[in-house]
Amino acid sequence: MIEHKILFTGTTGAGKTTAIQSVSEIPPVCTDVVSSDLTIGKETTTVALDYGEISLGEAERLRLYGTPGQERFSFMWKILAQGALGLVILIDQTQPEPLRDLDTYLEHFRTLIQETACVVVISKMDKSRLPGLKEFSEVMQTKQLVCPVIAADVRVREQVLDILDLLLVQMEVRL
Ligand SMILES: Nc1nc2c(ncn2[C@@H]2O[C@H](COP(=O)(O)OP(=O)(O)O)[C@@H](O)[C@H]2O)c(=O)[nH]1
Ligand SMILES: [Mg+2]
Repeated sequence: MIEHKILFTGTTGAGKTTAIQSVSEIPPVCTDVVSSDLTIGKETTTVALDYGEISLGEAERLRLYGTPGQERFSFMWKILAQGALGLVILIDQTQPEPLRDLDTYLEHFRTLIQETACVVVISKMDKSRLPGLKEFSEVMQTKQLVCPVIAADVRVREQVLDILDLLLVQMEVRL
């Protein structure tokens, strides 16, 4: 059994927990607690991590880890990034500065992105259409990082599977 560790990171509320719940074949581990931070606009938040699994045929399995979103937990990001073979960065389009958010996560995970594979996913495009995908791609270019930037609704299982497919293609290019 070949196992790949995939890390989901990104803004709080962007859908890391939802994405892992959408595709996991085991009951996902979730450490959400009632949030005391009213600015986030949702009632629960992940304090440690999410975990789920999905198998690809008989011989391969993805282990899916979600990081806590808030920067004050960023000490955990490095620990979780160890051994990861791919990264999904989720950016919540409805936050005040999604382009800056992308910049922040690219900076934090620069080494992992350069050494492995990454897909950037913009969520909640149905709620807010700006900025467009092109502007997110421009952020990637200014950082001189190359990876696909797509919009997705991670509540939909097929769309999360598409994200994982795209990530696996990136991984194969680099392996
Ligand atoms: N309207 C809309 N809601 C979304 C979309 N993606 C995720 N959500 C919702 O946004 C919330 C994301 O919360 P959660 O998964 O806990 O985010 P996390 O903090 O990144 O783990 C959930 O209530 C999802 O149902 C989207 O594309 N459109
Ligand atoms: Mg979460």
